[in-house]
Amino acid sequence: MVLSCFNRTTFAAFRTPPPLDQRFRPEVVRERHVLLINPFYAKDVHASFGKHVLTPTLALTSIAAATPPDWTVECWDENLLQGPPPREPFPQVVGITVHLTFAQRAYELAAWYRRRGAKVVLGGLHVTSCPEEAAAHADAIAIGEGVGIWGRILTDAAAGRLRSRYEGSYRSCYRDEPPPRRDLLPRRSFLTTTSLIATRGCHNRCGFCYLSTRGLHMPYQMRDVAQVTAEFQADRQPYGVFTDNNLGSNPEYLRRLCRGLREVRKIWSAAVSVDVTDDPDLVREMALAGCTGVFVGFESLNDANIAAARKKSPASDDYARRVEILHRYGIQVNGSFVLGFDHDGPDVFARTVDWIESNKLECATFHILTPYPGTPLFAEMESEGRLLHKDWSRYDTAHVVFRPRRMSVETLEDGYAWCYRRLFSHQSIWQRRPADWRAVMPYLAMSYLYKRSNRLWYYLVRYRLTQLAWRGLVEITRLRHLAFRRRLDRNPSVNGWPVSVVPASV
Ligand code: B12
Repeated sequence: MVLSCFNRTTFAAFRTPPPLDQRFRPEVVRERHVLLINPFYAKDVHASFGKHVLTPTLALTSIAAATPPDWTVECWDENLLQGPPPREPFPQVVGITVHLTFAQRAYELAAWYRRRGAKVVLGGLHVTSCPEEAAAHADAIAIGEGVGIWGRILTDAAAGRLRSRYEGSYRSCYRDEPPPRRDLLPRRSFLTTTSLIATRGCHNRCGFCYLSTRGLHMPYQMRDVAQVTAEFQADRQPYGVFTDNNLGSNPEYLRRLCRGLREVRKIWSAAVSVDVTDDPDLVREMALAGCTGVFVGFESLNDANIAAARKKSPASDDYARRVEILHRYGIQVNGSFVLGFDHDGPDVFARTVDWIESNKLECATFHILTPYPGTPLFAEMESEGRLLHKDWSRYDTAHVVFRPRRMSVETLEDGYAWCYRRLFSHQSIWQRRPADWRAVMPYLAMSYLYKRSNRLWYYLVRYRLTQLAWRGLVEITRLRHLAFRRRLDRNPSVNGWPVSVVPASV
């Protein structure tokens, strides 16, 4: 009884947004003050709540960096469980980033601030894919890339001539953008505040990915290596996370980046596609540069699904060998799997988790296939009449929003929940432990903190203890990794190289 009450309180904080005080009336509006908000979204109870405080989104800090110097700027992330955004000083302009899963909350916040006299600008991926919908809730919308247009938006707002629509171009030179304002972040609230981004775009255009959204022209661009390493160095944290769509899209660039990152002497993780293992020497370069973990979009173990999504990828029966290459270089693998493709039957769940366990993937994330509006997948599902509804809050990859081809909605939803239950079970965590005995204890500590502590996460997040909880493990990992790099540097051969390092990412 006490436990269930405790569960209700802690879980509710991750499921329901903080209430907005409808009686509040601002006494004065602070001129040239802008508030940037990352709205609340409901967390999936099957997955880890810790995932949401690993590293911050770069949307707010990038926009903040483009704010003209005669404005003051504040950032607020509602997912840090500190309550609704601040109302004092009451801002002249509010900028809100919008993804489809939290569009409803973004609109609620927009209405609240507009009713009290602030000008509200909405931007972000969902605004780009559904501009008409967003425009109904804003004084102005920002479509596409925001950094290049933010200064103009604020100047127009101050002069009282805000237009209803601004369009930024992803063709603008990425290198010219100022570094994100990480100094505005509450540092203790994240495992690391060093979210980095080196490239924009991807060589793939998978039918389900937001990069294939109609009207989103994002050519592949790379930043200077020196720019990236300087940013990594400046944010004094031992661990960085690259939020690039695919850091391995251009292998030659990745090689140059790795050479630059060697000097930084920190550890990092990144999302890459599995073809990064085409060249094991590049994987070695990643390890020497401090890469301890990769997030790999395997998507499916069935090649027919990969082909239907138009993803260029090695054959799935070669995935195991490729995972082995990463493991040899001490790089942990967090595999991402999409469930519910047209060629998936009810056997997909056990098959996927069996494969994860037999190849000892340290972690995995599961996603129910979700057609994001504006993508080819969405157009296809809509034309076939397979969409169940357009309640975007449930387009979070944890709910079934379409009629699957080879199983029922219930089977897909239950199978998804089962995958997480099994992956986070004591037995599965133990089965996937690293071969090197020295790596086992830190692996277990990280696994249990990340995967089996959802009750604890409420307190860690609410009381800003996230960084404190992880910091020791991260620093031990960094030191062990530096020793590993020295050994690796002396031994150019990959064959038979022992995994003797405990990577940091989970
Ligand atoms: C870091 C990250 C996270 C973090 C933090 C997310 C958060 N919002 O707090 C974590 C790990 C928690 C996370 C979780 C999830 N994520 Co996520 N995540 C990312 C990731 C890798 C990087 C985001 C980022 O920093 N981008 C860089 C910034 C600079 O780009 P941007 O946000 O597009 O902002 C630019 C413009 O859009 C515009 N802009 C944005 N906001 C604003 C506001 C104003 C006022 C203006 C003027 C302009 C503007 O200007 C910015 C600069 O050009 C992206 C993939 C990616 N590379 O973008 C996925 C991504 C955003 N995530 C996605 C998803 C689906 C999820 C999950 C639902 C998945 C899951 N089941 O786990 C969850 C739940 C979170 C949610 N949004 O509901 C999708 C979103 C799809 C969509 N159409 O909305 C993406 C695109 C991944 C993908 N390939 O599908 N995620």
